[in-house]
Formats: sequence, C-alpha cells, structure tokens
Amino acid sequence: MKLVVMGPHQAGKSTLIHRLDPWAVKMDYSKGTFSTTVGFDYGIVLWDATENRIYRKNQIDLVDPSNEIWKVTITGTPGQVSFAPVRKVLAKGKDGVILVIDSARPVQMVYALSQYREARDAAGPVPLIIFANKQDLPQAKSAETIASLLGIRSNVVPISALKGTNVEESFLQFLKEVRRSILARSISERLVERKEPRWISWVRRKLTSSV
Ligand SMILES: Nc1nc2c(ncn2[C@@H]2O[C@H](COP(=O)(O)OP(=O)(O)O)[C@@H](O)[C@H]2O)c(=O)[nH]1
Ligand SMILES: [Mg+2]
Repeated sequence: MKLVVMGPHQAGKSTLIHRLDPWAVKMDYSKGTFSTTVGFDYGIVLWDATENRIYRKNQIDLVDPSNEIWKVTITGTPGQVSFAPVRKVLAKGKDGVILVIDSARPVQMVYALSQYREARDAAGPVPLIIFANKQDLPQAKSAETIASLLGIRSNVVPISALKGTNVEESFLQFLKEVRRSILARSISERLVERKEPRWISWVRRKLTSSV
C-alpha cells in the first residue's frame, strides 16, 4: 500500500510521518529558522488488517504472519509552490493521498486548495483524507471550518501531529478505506484482463457461488 503525504510548506508533513514511523528517512536542510524539506520524507509501517493495528520497525517480531499484513509506505513531498512538478511525480500511482493543513494558518488555505487539486489530478480516483493539523494551538480553526474553506463536505479530520492526538486512530481508519479501494480496483482490473463480456463474468460468478 503506497501513500503520499501532501500539503503546504510547514503544515506538519514531516512531523506526521515521523509520528507514524519514528525511523522514517528525513531530508531537511536546517540552519536556524531557515529549515525546509528539500527532498522528501519516507516511512514504512506494517499494518495488521485483521487486528487493525500498526507495527513499527522495532515491533516486527510481534507480527502474526497468519493475519492479513500490509506493508504501508508513506512518501512525503516538498510543499513549496515551485515543487509542483516533483509532487506530481511522487503522487502518481499511489493508493491514497493524505493532505496535511496547518489549521492555525488559514491564509495557507489557498495553497492547500491548489495542492488538493494537484493531488486529485495526479493520483486519480484513490481515497484522499485531509488532516487539519496543529489542533493543539489555541488559534486553530476547527475541522468543519477548514472543510467549508476548502469547499468540501467530508473527510477532514482534526489532529495534532506534534502531540499525537487522533493521529493513529484516523490513520487506521484511512488504511481501511485504502484497502477497500485497492481490492475493488484489483477485482475490476481482473475482469478487464479476462477480455470477456462482463455479463459472462457475472453468470460465472453466480454459477460458482451457488456450488
Ligand atoms: N503546535 C504544533 N506544531 C506542529 C504540529 N505539527 C508540526 N508542527 C510544527 O510545525 C513546523 C513545521 O512542521 P514540519 O513537519 O517540518 O512541516 P512540513 O514542512 O510540512 O514537513 C515544525 O516546527 C513543527 O514542530 C502540531 O500538530 N502542532
Ligand atoms: Mg517537511
């Protein structure tokens, strides 16, 4: 399962990825206040879909191999406006998109909105979730306000990547949605591969399921 994390510069993408995978690779240039992600963050976790829990690198021995286990890769993207072509490449072919927004800086919303469109175009019809980050700050706008600023109705979840509030729960919820979408896609791809009319597949399914 391949996920991509998008969002404006300083929204909290690196913090989120490191919260999910403390061993994530981070490529930041840092000198005083002049700090930025120049490349991208990259993390890996294992998801036990049977028990719905996440395992980090140091917990691999605890994984029960008889359960349904997914390797989940999380690729961050550089958030600056000028990096749009890089984001496009990184978002291509991913199974799900996480958009991180700084809820305390609604002026960023215009960048968030353009990245939302970018993500939609680049990733295609895969699940997308919006994390309304930095909810620990008193000036943070609510998830509902963020949703209405973006002009969308659902899938905006309040989190604090810094404190870890609501991160793992929302992430697990999203993994379930991505899993459903991957399975649905692989079924329809198989139908296409067989190159037979859909009604024949339908009859075949009916016949085999009644045995
Ligand atoms: N208060 C608060 N600060 C956060 C949160 N998440 C990230 N930050 C801070 O916001 C700044 C930018 O975070 P970073 O993860 O580097 O953003 P990125 O540019 O999107 O990768 C850093 O100083 C973080 O410590 C959060 O949930 N709450
Ligand atoms: Mg970063």
